[in-house]
Amino acid sequence: MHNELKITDMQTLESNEKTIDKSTNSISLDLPDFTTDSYKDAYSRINAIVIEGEQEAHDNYISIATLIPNELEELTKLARMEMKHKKGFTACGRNLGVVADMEFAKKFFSKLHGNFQVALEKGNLTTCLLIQAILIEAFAISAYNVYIRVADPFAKKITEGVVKDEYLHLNYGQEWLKENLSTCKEELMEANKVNLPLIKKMLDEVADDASVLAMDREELMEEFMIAYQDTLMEIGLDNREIARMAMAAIV
Ligand code: PL3
Ligand code: FE2
Ligand code: FE2
Repeated sequence: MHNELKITDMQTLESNEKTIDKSTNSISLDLPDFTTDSYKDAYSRINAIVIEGEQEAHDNYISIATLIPNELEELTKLARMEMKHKKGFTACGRNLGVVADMEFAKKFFSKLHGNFQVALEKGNLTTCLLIQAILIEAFAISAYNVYIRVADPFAKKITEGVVKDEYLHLNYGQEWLKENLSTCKEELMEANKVNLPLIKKMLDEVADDASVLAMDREELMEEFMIAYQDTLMEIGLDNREIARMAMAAIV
């Protein structure tokens, strides 16, 4: 089923797949049917991943604050935003009549979660920031940017608000790592080698469900790489170092 939208005159629409029906003078945006069982089934896992991801992001910023006490206020602000995001996405699921599969989502994050906890215990702030403020945020940004293009109107509005915040979070990690690059570079590279492949695996794991939501795997990867590489560049790494880091995703 296509959600039809009337167009007038030369109006153009931003959409990845649009087809024009000459007889009715309407455009089909190729949005998925949000009411089918298959959509709801896939959404029950994706929605859970996002809800769990927002909760863990909250917890991670609170944890990071224990390693940089003078940043407590700023990090508490970021953590609060994550709780708002969680509420927003919970409402998205409720709006579609979907029950989120939280058990699935906990498992989905468990490896990355474990690595974060170990880094936290050891006081490895660079690793904690890379995992949460760079990798997870870039993953969220890629997912939300792609989702916005194919979401139901209610979720679209919420996700647009959320993704703006996620750029702030990415920026937070970026600025800290930039200021401390001379002392944290080695740990950054090592942590990336361990954790970027996990992000790649998570993306592969979610790809089938995402495609039911009309989210394309290649597009997700592309969006991730843009956010990830931009950030590494801003941190002050050169082309070769960035290429080396990105390569960890394909080995
Ligand atoms: C950081 O603030 C939050 C981290 C959340 C990580 C989300 C990853 C999402 C992957 C699934 C793609 C589908 C997105 C659809 C949104 C309902
Ligand atoms: Fe968030
Ligand atoms: Fe975030």
